[in-house]
Amino acid sequence: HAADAMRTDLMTITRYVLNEQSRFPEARGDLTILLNNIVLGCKFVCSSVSKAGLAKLIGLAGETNVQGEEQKKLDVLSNDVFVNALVSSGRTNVLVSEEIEDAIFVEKAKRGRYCVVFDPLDGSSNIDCGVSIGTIFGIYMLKDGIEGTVEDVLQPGTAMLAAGYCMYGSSCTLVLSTGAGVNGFTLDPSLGEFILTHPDIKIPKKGKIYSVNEGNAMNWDAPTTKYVQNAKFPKDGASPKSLRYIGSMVADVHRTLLYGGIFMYPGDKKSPKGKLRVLYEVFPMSFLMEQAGGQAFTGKERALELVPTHIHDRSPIFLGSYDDVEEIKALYAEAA
Ligand code: P6P
Repeated sequence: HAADAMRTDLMTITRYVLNEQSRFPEARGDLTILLNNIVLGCKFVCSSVSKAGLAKLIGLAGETNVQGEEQKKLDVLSNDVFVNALVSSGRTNVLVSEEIEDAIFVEKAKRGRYCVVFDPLDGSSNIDCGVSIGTIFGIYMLKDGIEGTVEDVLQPGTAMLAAGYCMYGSSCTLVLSTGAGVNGFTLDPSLGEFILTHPDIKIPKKGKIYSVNEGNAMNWDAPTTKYVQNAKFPKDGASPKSLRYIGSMVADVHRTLLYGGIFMYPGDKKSPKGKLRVLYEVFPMSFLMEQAGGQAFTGKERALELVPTHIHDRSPIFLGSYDDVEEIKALYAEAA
């Protein structure tokens, strides 16, 4: 009966967010409008990415079209669509995009209360081989009526009020948390609507998968090296873990969220801060993991408690099943 209800009583993402909004009597619907504009951006990117393969034939994004005009690369195009969708929502104040060196300060006439940090097309280097890629975003709220500054987005992840990602793969899946658990929505192209398909996602307490780029093993520190060694040659007679590494954060995190296990991008001798960016990769994914019952660790502290000093700061990250992250935390505690 429940399955039938899900089929006929369509829980669209818009309806879900409106329901969420009703939890806050003082809400004015601003977050609903903001999220609707983010959803619009995701629908556009989903449509463009699915055509990317054809781009080479008909000269869409990233190629020169029949008129020989240089088309914008898909990640630049996606960035422009998100910036326009966010600014035109009239609900944003400061924007930080992976694609843009400096923060964007929305003009007074269109200013709202929210700061959005986002990577419009993370993993875009994987487009040409058809690997899933995604959009990642996080949302902070400012006090009413103030003019945002960079300091307003250099906040710890604990100050985020919502976060999510949209994965462009075999289907287009948007995973969102507004602070009361995690829900997954799948785009029904025939309706042009994201429909609730993964209600109240909880990550398994422990998993059998570890996800890391083993190509960096030469530069790893002792705790990471030991953790991976234990995963491959377990001392307690348990069976070894499986290694799954797609090299596209949204895809690796989505699998970790649904199947359990740990995703790691450690710091190492070459890059002590690792590779992934704090504001629009580490924080949103850590927020989702905690909301789904998992956890996220930087090698030194709870990832969400990090305070960034620059909008494109990087941080090492270990996130996923609660027990698996506990193991790596113990190894770092030993080494401290
Ligand atoms: P590496 C993609 O370029 C990305 O930013 C993330 O999506 C992904 O997790 C990571 O880099 C992969 O990095 O060094 O393993 O290729």
